[in-house]
Amino acid sequence: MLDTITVEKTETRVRPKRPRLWKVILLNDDFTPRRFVVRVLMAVFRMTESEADAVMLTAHMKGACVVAVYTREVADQKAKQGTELGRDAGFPLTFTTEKE
Ligand code: TYC
Repeated sequence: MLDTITVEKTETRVRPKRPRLWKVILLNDDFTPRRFVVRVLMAVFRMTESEADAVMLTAHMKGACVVAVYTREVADQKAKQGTELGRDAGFPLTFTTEKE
């Protein structure tokens, strides 16, 4: 006969935290050319030209537009990338992030 071995198990409840999301916001300015904003949106946020056009126009008319939401790290990285593309070309184009 096989001996019976009793193993005590501690039940661990796994409650993964829902990652909080952060918005990437495009800010309007008076200097960055519209077509440049559209190209940055397409490159960094993988938008189609018509999606990028709509976001650019909203920021242009209202002062700002939410571009997308991501986890904090990705949102910060995308905002930095977009802002840097503007700086490298000599434009004040700015993306910020904000907790959702
Ligand atoms: N306002 C800019 C212009 O008239 C275009 C622009 C749109 C710049 C959106 C930034 O987030 C922006 N050339």
